[in-house]
Amino acid sequence: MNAPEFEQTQFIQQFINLTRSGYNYLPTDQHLLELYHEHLKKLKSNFDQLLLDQGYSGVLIHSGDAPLKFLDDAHYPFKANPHFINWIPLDRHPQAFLWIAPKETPLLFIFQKNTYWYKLPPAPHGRWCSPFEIVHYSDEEEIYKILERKFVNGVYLGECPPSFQKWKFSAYNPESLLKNLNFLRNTKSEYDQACIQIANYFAAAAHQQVAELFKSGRCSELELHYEYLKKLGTREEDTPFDNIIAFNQNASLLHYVDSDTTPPSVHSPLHSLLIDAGAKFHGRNSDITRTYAFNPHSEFAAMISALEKVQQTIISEIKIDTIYPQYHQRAHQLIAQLLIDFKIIQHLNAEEAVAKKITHTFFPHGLGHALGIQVHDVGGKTMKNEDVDPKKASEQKQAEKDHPCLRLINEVQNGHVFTIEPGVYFIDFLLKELRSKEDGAYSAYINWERVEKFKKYGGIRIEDNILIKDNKVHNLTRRAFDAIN
Ligand SMILES: [Mn+2]
Repeated sequence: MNAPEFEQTQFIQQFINLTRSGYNYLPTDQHLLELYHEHLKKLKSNFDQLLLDQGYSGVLIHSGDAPLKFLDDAHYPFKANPHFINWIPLDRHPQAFLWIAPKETPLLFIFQKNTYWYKLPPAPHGRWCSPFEIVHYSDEEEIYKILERKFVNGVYLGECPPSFQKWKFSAYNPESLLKNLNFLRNTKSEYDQACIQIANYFAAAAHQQVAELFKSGRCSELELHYEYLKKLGTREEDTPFDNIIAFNQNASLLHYVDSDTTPPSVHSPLHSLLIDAGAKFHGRNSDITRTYAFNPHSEFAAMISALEKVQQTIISEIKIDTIYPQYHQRAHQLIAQLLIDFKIIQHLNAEEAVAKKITHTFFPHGLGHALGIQVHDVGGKTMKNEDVDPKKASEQKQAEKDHPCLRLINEVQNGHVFTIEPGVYFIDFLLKELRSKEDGAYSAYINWERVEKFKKYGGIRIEDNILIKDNKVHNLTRRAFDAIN
C-alpha cells in the first residue's frame, strides 16, 4: 500500500510529494512506519512500567469529544487528547478509546454508528495499526462490558463527562501518573522528531508563500492568512494554533490573531509583517515566526537582521546538560546590546541594562518552550531532573522567580525539541510604565525619540524549532527553509 492507512490528515499527498522530491532528513513512508512502531514499543514499555509502579491494572485513554456550544446544536471543533495522539496520530476521531494494560495487546475502540448527519471518521486498518486490536463500537456500554472488571483498578485519562463517572475507575487523571507521562513526553522518539521535521517543511513552504505576497503590498492580513492555509491545504481548525499575521503596530501584540481585512493603501501604508504560524503532521507540530520589513533598506530591516544574529548566536551556544533558563538570560544580554547599538538604550552598558530589567520592557516573554504534540508542550516544568546538581537546581529556582513567563526550565538533553524565539517589541503601555518607573528615574536611560521612530513597526520575533540529538543542535526550521529555497 502506498500511503499509511492510519494517516487521515490532508497533508499526506504533500508529504509523499516531498519525499519523492528527495529532501534529506525526510523518512520514506516505510521508514516512518518503522519509526512509528518503534515509538509504540517504547511507549508500551514506559506505560507498563509506570502502571505497575503505581499499582494500576491499566489505563483507558479517551480521544475526547467535540463539545456543544451553549444553547446550540452546533459543536466546537474537535481537539484530541494529546495523550491519545501520543499513541495514535488520529486527530479527527472523537469518541475513540485506547485501553493499555501491562503485557496485554492495546485495545483501540473506534466509534462507528450509522448516521446521515455526519461523515464518520474512517475505520483505521492496515499496517499502521497492526500493534492494536481494533474494536468497533456504537454504544459506550459495549466498552464497559468488555473492560468492566478491569476498571476496578484501572485509571482514566482524558476529559471526563459525568457519564464516565459511573464506570468506577480507581482514579481519573491522577496527578502522579500525569506528571510522569508528561515528563516522558519531553524526550521525543525518532518518530516524533521525523513528524516535527515534516511539520517544519509544510510551515516553511507556507511562510515563504506569505512572505512573497507581503512584498507585493496588495494583501490584507486576512488574505495572507487564507494564503497560508491554502498552501498548507488545511482547514483553519487543523493548524496547531491560530495564525498570527500582524502588520505594523499589530505586531506589538504578542498573540494578535484578529486578521484585519483592510488592504494596505496610501492611508494605511505597510511597514512590517510578523507571522507566527505552524503546521501539524501526525499530530506533531511546528511553530515558526518570521518578521519582515516592507522597506528592505529601512533601519527596521537592519534591526531584524541584528535580532536574527542574536537568535543564531544563542542557538550556536546551546549545549547538552545545561539548563534552558541560561539561554533566556543570555537572550536578555544580547538584546540589551542590540538596543544599545540601535541607540534605544543609553547611558548604560548591556549588563547594567539587564540588571535594571530594562530589557523586560522590550522582550517581555520567554525565550521559548518545549514543542511536540502540544505547541507549548508539557513537561518543561513539571518535574526536574532528579540528578540535577544543586547549583543548577538553584539556578532553575531563581529563573522561575525572575522569569515567570518562561515555560521551560529543564536541562537540555538528547531528544528534546524546543523553540528559540527572541523578540524586540515596542509596546505602548510597557514603555509608559518604564518611563514612569521609580518616579521617572529610568526615563533617562531611553532615547524616546528613537523609540517613537520604531513604534510603527510593532515588533520583531524570530522563532526556530530546535532538536537536540547525538549531543548536537539540529535546527529543524532552517533545514526546512534551506530545502525549499
Ligand atoms: Mn512558539
